[in-house]
Amino acid sequence: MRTQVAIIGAGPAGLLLGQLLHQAGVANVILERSSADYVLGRIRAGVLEQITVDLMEQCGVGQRMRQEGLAHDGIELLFKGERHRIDFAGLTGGKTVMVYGQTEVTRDLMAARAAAGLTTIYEVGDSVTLHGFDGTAPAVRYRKDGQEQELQCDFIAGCDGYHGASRASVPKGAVREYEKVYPFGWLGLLADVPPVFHELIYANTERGFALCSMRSPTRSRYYVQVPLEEKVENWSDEAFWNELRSRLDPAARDQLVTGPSIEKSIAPLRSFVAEPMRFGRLFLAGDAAHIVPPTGAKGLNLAASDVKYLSDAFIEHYRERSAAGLDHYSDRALRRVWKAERFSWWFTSLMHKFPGEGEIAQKLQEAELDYLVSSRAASTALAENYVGLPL
Ligand code: FAS
Ligand code: PHB
Repeated sequence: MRTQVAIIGAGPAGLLLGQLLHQAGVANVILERSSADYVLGRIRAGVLEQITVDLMEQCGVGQRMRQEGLAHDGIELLFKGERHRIDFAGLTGGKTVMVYGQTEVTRDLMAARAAAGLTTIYEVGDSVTLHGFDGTAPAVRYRKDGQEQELQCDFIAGCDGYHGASRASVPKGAVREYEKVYPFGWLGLLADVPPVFHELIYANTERGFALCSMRSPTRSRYYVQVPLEEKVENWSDEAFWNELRSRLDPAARDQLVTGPSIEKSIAPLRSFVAEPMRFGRLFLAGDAAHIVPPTGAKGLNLAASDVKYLSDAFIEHYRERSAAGLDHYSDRALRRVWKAERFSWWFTSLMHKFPGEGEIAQKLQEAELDYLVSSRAASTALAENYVGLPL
């Protein structure tokens, strides 16, 4: 089999790239380790920057997002038992974010791809191997239904996440990796209960961080910071609700509606960047190249901006026979990636309890939060980064 761009991974990055390339007449095939249902079953991001919303519209998959997505023009910061609103729209000249789950983004993109009759080969497991991307005739080999297959292509897009085969296929000396692992995780719970508030609440408390988010007016997503070694089986629904309640202010505590969990999981937090994001005819995008702690809601949105840059570059190559976009892709993407890494690290450092740092750490965080909510300049800096910096 042959195509122009072989895409590895059917997460948001791979699906978005496939759709943008298809619309521009660039042939592509996606190879995915798992089943579509498994990909859809992973509960992840919840907040889209306008850039991601615009790309979904550009792909022609914005209809359900427009109908079911929730436009948010601010968040609440909770510390010392009080809530303070950060007015995104007022501080950024009207910019907002869209609350629309990654599961729904993925579902919409999968449906559009199937409707267009594009080739997505699911359940290839860990059989994918990459070949010849340091030359002019790259290929991807994989096993499907017990048969060894080869996909010849012009380019390979590695959209296969942090644990994927793409970055792992690059010779060790060619990749510089930067990593910071945080000494805690996020225990997340999804439940069909109404959200505690109509906007997201980020809480800094002496017991640790908590986040109140949502997927719709009837489905809520909550997180509490837990120790790194914590196990999800140690947490009954009741234990989760009690811990969350202990980290809320009185008004939110009164409003909290609890119910049985649909999903419960613990995610580790890390900052990670691999440089460069291009190796000959292999290009990395999304979590395959970088990971952010989810505090700043940047992971999915960075995958989208990588894909915007990469799809423009591929289209320019085929339409204008120009390599300019491809040659600048890595530097261009990394400039935006590092700014999002910095913001996500800063917000994580401000909102979480770091073990072993003593009581003074809490006082210093509270002082910074006190300053932040009383300074237009500091609040604007938070708002600008949260709604998404320009491409
Ligand atoms: P993804 O990991 O989503 O997709 C990669 C795809 O490649 C997967 O479908 C995988 O099965 C496939 N794949 C892997 N190896 C392969 C191989 N060898 N061959 C073929 N296919 C292969 N971001 C936020 O903004 N907010 C959050 O709250 C948040 N929570 C998260 C929780 C968890 C547990 C994780 C892991 C991430 C979370 N993220 C969050 C970040 C997340 O949303 C990512 O940024 C987003 O999924 C990035 O999309 P992709 O780059 O497409 O990677
Ligand atoms: C979510 O709704 O899952 C979510 C929202 C904001 C974040 C992280 C996760 O910063």
